[in-house]
Amino acid sequence: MAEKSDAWGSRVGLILAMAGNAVGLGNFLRFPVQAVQNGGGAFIIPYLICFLVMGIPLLFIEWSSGRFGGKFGNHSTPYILDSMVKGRVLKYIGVFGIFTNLAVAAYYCYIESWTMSYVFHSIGGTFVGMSQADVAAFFGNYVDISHSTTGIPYEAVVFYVICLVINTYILSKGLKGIEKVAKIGMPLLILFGAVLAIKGLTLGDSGASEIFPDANAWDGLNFLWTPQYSSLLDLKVWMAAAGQIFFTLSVGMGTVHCYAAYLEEKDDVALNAVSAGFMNEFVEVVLGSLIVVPIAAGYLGLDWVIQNAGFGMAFQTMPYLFQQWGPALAMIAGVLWFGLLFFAGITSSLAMGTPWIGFMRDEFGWNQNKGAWSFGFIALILGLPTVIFFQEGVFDEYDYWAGTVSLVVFAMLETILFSWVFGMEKGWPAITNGADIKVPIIYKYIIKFVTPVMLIVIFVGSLFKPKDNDWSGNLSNLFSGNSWVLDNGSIIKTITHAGIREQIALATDPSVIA
Ligand code: MET
Repeated sequence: MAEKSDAWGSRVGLILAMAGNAVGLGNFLRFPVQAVQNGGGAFIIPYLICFLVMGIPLLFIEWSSGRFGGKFGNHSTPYILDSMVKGRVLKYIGVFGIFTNLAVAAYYCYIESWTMSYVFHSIGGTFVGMSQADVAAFFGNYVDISHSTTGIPYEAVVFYVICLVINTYILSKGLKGIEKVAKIGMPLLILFGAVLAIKGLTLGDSGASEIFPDANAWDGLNFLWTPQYSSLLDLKVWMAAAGQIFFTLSVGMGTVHCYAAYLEEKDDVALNAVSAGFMNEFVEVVLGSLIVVPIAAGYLGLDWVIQNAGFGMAFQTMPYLFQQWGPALAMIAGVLWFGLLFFAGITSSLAMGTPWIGFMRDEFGWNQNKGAWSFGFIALILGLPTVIFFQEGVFDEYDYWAGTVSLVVFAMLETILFSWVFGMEKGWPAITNGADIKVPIIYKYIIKFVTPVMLIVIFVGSLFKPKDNDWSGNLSNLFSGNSWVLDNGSIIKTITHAGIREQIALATDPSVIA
């Protein structure tokens, strides 16, 4: 246990840093894909309900736990949980909040490094005159690290290392560094996003071509934003919505606790948590919906978007679509788009460094500099396999275990601990003391009953995810006396050798990556 060694400079800085932690690549790359793959407007209602009954409660839990632990001079989840309930096992649960971050930072910074590289390629005019297939192939060459797309050998590795060094350097400056990046990065991100969103909104059917005569940007928006109630009983959509809420709010990771640990005891957590959470939702639901999907639908049609929705659209399709605006505007759009992704990424990856640095301080008394550079080094070692063996599916494994499974496990355990072991008698004041808003009392009961039950259901659901994610089919199978067939993506099947083999086979199938 160490003394409080750092502090947030201002409330605006804290909220922007927390919002920056949440607003990330997930808002622009993951949300639109999840929404399209889960029926567009059919996704939005489960998503918003998950935000209200799981996202907001988890933000309250994590902000208040962080402030509570910080009171005793703790800066990392093992120590924060230990200050709430004594017991060795809690320290081990808190360790999730350290290792998840190291592993996520390792692969997350790799995507962040692509965005840096693509800013330079946009400025340098690399994509000028390229066909859609050329732009897609460019990405394939880029991640195949033996190729060079600029003449720099091992370019992807070089950008990755530069990206980690930038993160580490900023982290070595402490909270002041993080706050400064958030104060610059968040407004720029919103500005860049707004410009691209206006373009997406005003595109209409002007991008329609002979090949895609029906293309219309509005189809993309209508598809995402017209609520559909038919899927409210589809568990697959609920699981996807819940997964997106975890990812986008950065809950279940430990980053929120660690940022909040630097608050003073009298500081508000309730309004801050809600403000940062809503800022993230604005960026996700509004800006995240208004760029990739409408622009792609405007040129290639909604059917194309539905069939091709995937993580690759941002890097494999957008630079080609920007070219339709002429070289000068294409360059500007490329800089805005990849610049926006870079700011979104770095404000999140910086947060992933703080749990490790805090833990080294709590456990060994390490200073900020030593903590930061050791974080950068570990992320590099963990990240190199994702860079070198990207096409062999290592990246996807990291995303699955660190970026998906462990968030759910940690969120479930911390919620049970907070509501039932620490107890709501202490938990409710931990949230409401010093609050600048009146937190609706209903949240006391949501946090105690609804959130833990939902998290347990989601955890058990991901253990036993059915084949092809077909919940209704498998449930009726089960009731008619047949067996439950597990999907390769279920946790249980994935931990078996066969599951991993099949996953890698899937990940190495070029049609899946494209
Ligand atoms: N919340 C950030 C994002 O949306 C970081 C998530 S890391 C699991 O990208």
